[in-house]
Amino acid sequence: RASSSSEKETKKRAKEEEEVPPSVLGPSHATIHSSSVEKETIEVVTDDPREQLKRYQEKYRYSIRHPGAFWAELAYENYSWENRDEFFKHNEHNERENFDARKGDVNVEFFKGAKTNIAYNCLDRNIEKGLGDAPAIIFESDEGFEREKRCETLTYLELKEKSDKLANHLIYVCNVKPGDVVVCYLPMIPEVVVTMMACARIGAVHNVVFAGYSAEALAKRIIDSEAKVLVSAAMSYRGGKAIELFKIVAEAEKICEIQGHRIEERVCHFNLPGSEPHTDWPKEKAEILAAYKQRHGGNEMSPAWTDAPHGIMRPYYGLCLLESFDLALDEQESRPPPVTIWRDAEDPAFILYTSGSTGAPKGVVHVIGGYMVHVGETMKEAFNVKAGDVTFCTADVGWITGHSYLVYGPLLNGCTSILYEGKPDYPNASRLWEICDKYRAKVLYTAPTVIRSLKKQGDEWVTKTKRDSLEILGTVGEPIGESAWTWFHDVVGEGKLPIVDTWWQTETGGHVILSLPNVGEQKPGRCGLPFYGCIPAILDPQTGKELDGPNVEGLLALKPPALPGMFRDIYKNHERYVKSYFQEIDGYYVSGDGARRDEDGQYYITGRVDDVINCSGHRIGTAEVENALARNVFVTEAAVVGIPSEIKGQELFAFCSLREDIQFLKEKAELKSSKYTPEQLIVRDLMDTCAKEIGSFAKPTGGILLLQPGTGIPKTRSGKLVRRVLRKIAKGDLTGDFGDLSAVANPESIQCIIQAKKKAN
Ligand code: 6R9
Repeated sequence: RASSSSEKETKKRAKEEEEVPPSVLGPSHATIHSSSVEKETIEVVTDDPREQLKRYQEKYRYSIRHPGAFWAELAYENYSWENRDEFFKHNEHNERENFDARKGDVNVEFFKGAKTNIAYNCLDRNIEKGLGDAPAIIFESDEGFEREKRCETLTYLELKEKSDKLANHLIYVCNVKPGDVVVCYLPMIPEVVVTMMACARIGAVHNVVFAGYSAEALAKRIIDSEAKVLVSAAMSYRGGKAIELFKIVAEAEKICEIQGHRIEERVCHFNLPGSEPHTDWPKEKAEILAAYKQRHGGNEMSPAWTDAPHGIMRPYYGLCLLESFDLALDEQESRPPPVTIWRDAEDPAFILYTSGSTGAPKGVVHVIGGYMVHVGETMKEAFNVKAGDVTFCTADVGWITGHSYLVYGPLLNGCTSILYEGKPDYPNASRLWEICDKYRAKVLYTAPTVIRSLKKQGDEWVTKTKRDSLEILGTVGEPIGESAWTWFHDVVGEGKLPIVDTWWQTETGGHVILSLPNVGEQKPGRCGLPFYGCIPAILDPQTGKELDGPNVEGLLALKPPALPGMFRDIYKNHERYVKSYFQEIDGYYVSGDGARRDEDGQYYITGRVDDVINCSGHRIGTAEVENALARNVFVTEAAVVGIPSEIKGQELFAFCSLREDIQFLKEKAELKSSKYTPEQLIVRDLMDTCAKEIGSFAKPTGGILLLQPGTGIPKTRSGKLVRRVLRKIAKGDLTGDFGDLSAVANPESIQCIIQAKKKAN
């Protein structure tokens, strides 16, 4: 923590003299830094939290004084670079000229000039160490479906082979060049990892779109990222339900085309139900239909699959794609594996879209080198992993947590990552714990919303499982709060396991504030201490001034130097990058979250302070939902706020002003004939609109309040929604005590809304 007093400065400097380079500080980065598994060093770590805290503090001090040397040492020791020795050669002792941790506040650069490949680091490096036959991915499919048999393991070698084949296909058939964007609309199946690795191998930039997004949302992301190649899957399975992804893809393609954007090449992974993997499926349509019928007890193939947009789909697992792809794949069989493309550390690795407080979703750009080192090292430190450990991250790969701690983090460390396709409580609330037992998971990394929903179902679902392989319980995505924390700790961990809470964001790429295992005192609900190299600050929301010392609360910001995994840009919108994050308060990255720092320097995250809503760990921009609602025919204007929810953390609540014109009245009259009231039908239609424009998770399940034409929604004179008032009304606080309303341009609207809410109650 920074302090302005000169006395502290002197003390700091005195400390600095005592500092030692991180290599002697271990234990964390000592695990995989040799080129052979035999030589791997595993240090014995003391369990005394005070000892650990001291160790942490020493290492932390060093890291923020010498971020260049700190990160370069780790990069050199633990990762492969094409020009490793030339680039890092002077770095063994101290900071180096050509190693800038930071170029100004905004333009972060790490390891520029060093060449690497993250797929090589995830796969080849581990294979060279003798981990070729170790499982990289264990896939556990959804249950209760015809397809439940599909539980498979991909070893490091198999993952490399499969991704090499796809990489060749991307190069030779899809004409993908280094730097090109490939959109991946894929559910939680092994092919998603295969695809990410294939892209990384050839220097392509993946843009994974969560498979719960609608066609509209997918199209937006395809167009914004200028992608010409799309990789998808036929189906998605969750909680015993099958979703026909290929139909959504076809619709998205249509939307793209209407908007003048053409997808030139597509690859579809064929994860259709009801068949064992076959390599011998015929290629002619009639034969396929006959073969399907024969293998499915006389049942015809679903018309949805026979009428698929790009020709008939053939049921087949694994890397099994459209007919044209299979033909192309045969051709690829004879090709040697693709050449690894060494890229600059500062070249883009991937884009991931996330919601902000205003406007369209932002394409967060991460670069290869810094992201790799940050994620690899935080994985190791947060979860104490070494090669061969089994880790289970329950996040969807379509979110940053899935990217960093389901795919890249575990693979960079030679771990086995469990990829679970289904829902945490399906077929019952023991599912997650059973998976941990089945595969002997050492680490379980999940979200408070999952913890809360499983807690609600009762302890016996947990206690009847063993959970004896677990050593660390991790959490991410929202503030966990004391009661969920205590249950996770006492019931799931039986009071024995450290809870590692991790605060970070899509933008930061990897962990920022966290409770490293056994470091410092475990306190319910605390998030923890800053990761090495990172300096958090608490700012006064009114003045923007930094609040020093313990027991302060305010806006959570980060000071330079940055962590290497921090994003470098918003895709095609540098201005927005600067404006949204760095300009609000000069000299800081402003996170959008609120936080408190206690007397031990531990941070507690209080939640978003901007117009982003965190619903079941999904980050939803209110503006996005408002825009979607305002496009509905019944509505002229909409406002969306978050209300507290026991399980989901927050839920969306929408205020919608209805239209007055003839069109509306006519529709209303038509609706009258049905058994529902027009209001009920409109609400349903509005829910559908959100699902269609964004995805089901963006429905205002907290409620939709319809406002009669002319009511208006309270706004400031500059046209900003007065969310503070709306939040109170949405929560049911109708006392009328809303504080200072002098800035509201149309205060009369507030009373009307209160009346409407009373009526609706
Ligand atoms: C990793 C991820 C980021 C937002 C973030 C904050 C919330 C994440 C948290 C947490 C409290 C934690 N958040 N981790 N709040 N405690 N441990 O979730 O990224 O989807 O971009 O969301 O999630 O509000 O600003 P992302």
